[in-house]
Amino acid sequence: MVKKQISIIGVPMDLGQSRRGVDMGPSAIRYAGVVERLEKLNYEIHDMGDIEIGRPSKDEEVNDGNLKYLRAVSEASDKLALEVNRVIESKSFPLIFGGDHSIAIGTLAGISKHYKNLGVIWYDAHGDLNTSETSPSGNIHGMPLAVSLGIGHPALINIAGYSPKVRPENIVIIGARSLDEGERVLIREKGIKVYTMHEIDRLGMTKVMEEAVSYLKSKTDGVHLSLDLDGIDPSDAPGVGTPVLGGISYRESHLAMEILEESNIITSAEFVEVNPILDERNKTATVAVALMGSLFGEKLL
Ligand code: HAR
Ligand code: MN
Ligand code: MN
Ligand code: MN
Repeated sequence: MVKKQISIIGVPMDLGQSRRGVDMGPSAIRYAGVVERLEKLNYEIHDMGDIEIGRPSKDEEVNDGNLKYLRAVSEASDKLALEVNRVIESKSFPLIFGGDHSIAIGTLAGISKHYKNLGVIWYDAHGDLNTSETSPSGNIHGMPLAVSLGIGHPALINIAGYSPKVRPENIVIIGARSLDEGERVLIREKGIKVYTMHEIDRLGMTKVMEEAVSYLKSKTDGVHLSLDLDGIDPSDAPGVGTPVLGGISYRESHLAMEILEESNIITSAEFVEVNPILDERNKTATVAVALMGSLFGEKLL
């Protein structure tokens, strides 16, 4: 039997937000032993190394209204989209390490054209549905899901030459507990499915994930998992730039990954916002790698 292939792409991007250090996320995840962990599960791992990110000076920060480092983020997204596209063409599973969540713009641009109806699971404390008009910060990592819906600056929505990358009815947000007013409006307007912490508390993770899987399974031909480590509670994942109390536990997240593995719907994944400078002994990267273990089929017995 041919071994299943996974191709790792690191994206040392920190320009989509304001806390330095998240550019070291890909190294931290590698040091936490991801390659060995996935090789044990009998995958053939190709580490493609890191995408090169420009280093603009601080005076380049504001490029266009309320969009910090627009030019650098857009250039990096282009490069990432090309690389992700190559990985899919080679029939390998794209596994992307961030970097801040702005990298999802490039990831989805590289993935989406390979599917008629791409689904997206957005595991995050935040909605990442801001535009330059609604963003309280101007940080592009608060915008990638809106951009992928075709809402936002042309230099971001047109990466890889097409838009939108995903339809609102194919998105499920899980773990939300910090949404800005403009994001709430967009969620209602577009009818995006959101499991906030309230539903996770109320229904339990098993029911939430089973519902999410059945919601996506029939109508999509591929599902991308975009996992922001700040979706997980800061007590389990402290090394993130924008921690929010009251998050998903490590155990619930582990369970969520197992349910996704059993469902067999995930066709690409990214793990973002690991910031080793803010972390405790690489705990957050270690959590990320453990979750990848579950996502790719690790079993206790
Ligand atoms: N919603 C806020 C903003 O737009 C905070 C976003 C923080 N985002 C992330 N990604 N860490 O989920 O600025
Ligand atoms: Mn995010
Ligand atoms: Mn987040
Ligand atoms: Mn388990």
